[in-house]
Amino acid sequence: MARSCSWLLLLALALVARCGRAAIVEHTFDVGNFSISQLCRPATVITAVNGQLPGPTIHAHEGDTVAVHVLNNSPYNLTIHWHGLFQRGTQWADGPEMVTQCPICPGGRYTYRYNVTGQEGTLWWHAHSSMLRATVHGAIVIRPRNGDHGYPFPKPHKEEIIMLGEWWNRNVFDLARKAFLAGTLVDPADAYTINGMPGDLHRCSSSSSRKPRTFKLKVQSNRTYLLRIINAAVNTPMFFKIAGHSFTVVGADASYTTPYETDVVVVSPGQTVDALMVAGERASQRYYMVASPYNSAHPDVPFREGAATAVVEYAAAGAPRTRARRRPLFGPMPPFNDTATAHRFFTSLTALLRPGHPTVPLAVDTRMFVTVGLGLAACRPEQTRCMQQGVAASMNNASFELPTAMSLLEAHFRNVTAGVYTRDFPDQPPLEFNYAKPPSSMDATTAKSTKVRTVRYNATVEVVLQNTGLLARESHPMHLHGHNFFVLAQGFGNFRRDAAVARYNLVNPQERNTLAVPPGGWAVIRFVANNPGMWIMHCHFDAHLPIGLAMAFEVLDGPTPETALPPPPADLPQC
Ligand SMILES: *[C@@H]1O[C@H](CO)[C@@H](O)[C@H](O)[C@H]1NC(C)=O
Ligand SMILES: *[C@@H]1O[C@H](CO)[C@@H](O)[C@H](O)[C@H]1NC(C)=O
Ligand SMILES: *[C@@H]1O[C@H](CO)[C@@H](O)[C@H](O)[C@H]1NC(C)=O
Ligand SMILES: *[C@@H]1O[C@H](CO)[C@@H](O)[C@H](O)[C@H]1NC(C)=O
Ligand SMILES: *[C@@H]1O[C@H](CO)[C@@H](O)[C@H](O)[C@H]1NC(C)=O
Ligand SMILES: *[C@@H]1O[C@H](CO)[C@@H](O)[C@H](O)[C@H]1NC(C)=O
Ligand SMILES: *[C@@H]1O[C@H](CO)[C@@H](O)[C@H](O)[C@H]1NC(C)=O
Ligand SMILES: *[C@@H]1O[C@H](CO)[C@@H](O)[C@H](O)[C@H]1NC(C)=O
Ligand SMILES: [Cu+2]
Repeated sequence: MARSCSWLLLLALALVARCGRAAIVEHTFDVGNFSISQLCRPATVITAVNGQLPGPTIHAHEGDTVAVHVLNNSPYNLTIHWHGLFQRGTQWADGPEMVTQCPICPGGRYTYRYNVTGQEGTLWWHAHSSMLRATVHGAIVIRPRNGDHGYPFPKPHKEEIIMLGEWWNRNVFDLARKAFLAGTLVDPADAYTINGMPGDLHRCSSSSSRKPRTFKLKVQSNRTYLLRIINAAVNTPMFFKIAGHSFTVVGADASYTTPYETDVVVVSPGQTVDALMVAGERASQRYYMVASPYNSAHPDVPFREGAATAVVEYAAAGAPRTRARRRPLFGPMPPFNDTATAHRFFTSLTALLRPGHPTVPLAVDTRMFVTVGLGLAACRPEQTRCMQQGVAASMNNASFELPTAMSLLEAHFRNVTAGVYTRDFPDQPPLEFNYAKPPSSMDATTAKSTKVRTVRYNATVEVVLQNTGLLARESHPMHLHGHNFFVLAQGFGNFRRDAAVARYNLVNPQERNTLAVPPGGWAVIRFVANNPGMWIMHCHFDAHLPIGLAMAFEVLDGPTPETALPPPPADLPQC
């Protein structure tokens, strides 16, 4: 009887899977104070969702509708961004504060509603206000419409989310505020984490016999695990390895990739990597999973050394338990400044070509050459502890400032741009110079503004992102909202079109939403502006976004109702 019941249940599940009926995925995110003891210290009060770090995972199938009720019981203004989701038709739900909406005020609530259409893989959600995303974040897992059998790779035995993070022993809102007032960068983190836990290689105070919390992944020999690796760290790209194991990368930023074999995965903040790991034939053994920082900055900016660890533990298979308690094996990690390893990983990924999924368009409508980097800007009166100039960042020498009275999207929708934004984001930097190695006499000053680039619906836009070395050169993870882009080429030094064009991958370029521009180098991206609305493109280091490393694309309406920006939902928060 039980047997036939479960058989019937399986049949029912299979039918649901085959019909691919879209479901409604509903969550309540109660955002508020959460007291957590980390690194064996007395409890720190953080802002978190449902008292969890990381926050809850959103599991959806492609085609599902998602509704998330956000209750802001925190003392801070807050919005949530659904990182990498296109939001076609639900542009108002994208989430960046003052770009697509005003914040949800303390005590307020708002329901984000959107469809998960045309993408599969791993994405994530995070706060897009102040530095709150340090602790307000979680995974989004999008499975194929017809279930795990729809993967373009053998179905793994098990899936595991691996969320990399950065931890401060202090209130991150206050930290960001302090940096703003002084015109400086935010202090380095106190530790890195894997699934919210720093791992047992951290030392506790001598008076404590406890060890910091450690994430454990239990595996069985001969089984394949799909690791959904997300870099939710605030300012740090990470190297990721598991001693004695290698990976087959099958996806990045919720786009399938050609299978790529590697023993190290590199993820910059904002990026995700889906990797298969085969557990070998070794019972009773333990291995360290390690996430260590990649700091590309030159000259050096202060950063947190050390690594987060987790433990991969093989099922004992009848072996005595004592053997399983041996110290886990630790594999060597790349040094913090190993740009060669990072570059090899970032340039080795290509898209998996699939019928019905078009690759990069060959005809370009709009070409832009955009410098990205750090500089200095005059202190503003509110920056009461800033001396004359503070650290700033810019794109084409425009240091981006968020509007205060109305969101960019609302101003666009109502056609009242005065005092909110201007449409003069330039297609070239105002000055040509040796970007990668500027002369030391070069003026690093930049000015604040809110400039957008207006593009017509469906235009194919190509952007060369050129890193500058004015104050420091560094690999900036550039994230575009509302679209994926194709990565055509990447290199070091100054971009030279003739040499670069010969290297463009126009066959199967990787498709991403976040790209780590090589330090002192350049990258070429191309995207189709098929999503009317306001979409920021910005550095995904929280240290660089509020100081201006951003711009926005204003994508105009298409010719039909389906290709036009809909009106805002009636309950959208007001300023
Ligand atoms: C939440 O934490 C903040 C900062 O620590 C504190 O100012 C506030 O009073 C707390 N609120 C509640 C409701 O506990
Ligand atoms: C979202 O999906 C639902 C159900 O398929 C559909 O009715 C709705 O029109 C979709 N919304 C948008 C904005 O595409
Ligand atoms: C693993 O697979 C190998 C080869 O198929 C087999 O010989 C071995 O017995 C398997 N080990 C376990 C623990 O299942
Ligand atoms: C990395 O840093 C070390 C010092 O910490 C230095 O000796 C080495 O040359 C650096 N490597 C690169 C590639 O910059
Ligand atoms: C937007 O406003 C300007 C003047 O403020 C006007 O010239 C233009 O036609 C308006 N555009 C639309 C689409 O209404
Ligand atoms: C950037 O703009 C500032 C003025 O806002 C100017 O002083 C500076 O020379 C410009 N720098 C470059 C590299 O264009
Ligand atoms: C947008 O471009 C695509 C691909 O070139 C084309 O099929 C489609 O008709 C265009 N849509 C509009 C409204 O221009
Ligand atoms: C919070 O948002 C409200 C409404 O937009 C705004 O008036 C207020 O200044 C914001 N508070 C802070 C601390 O940014
Ligand atoms: Cu940056």
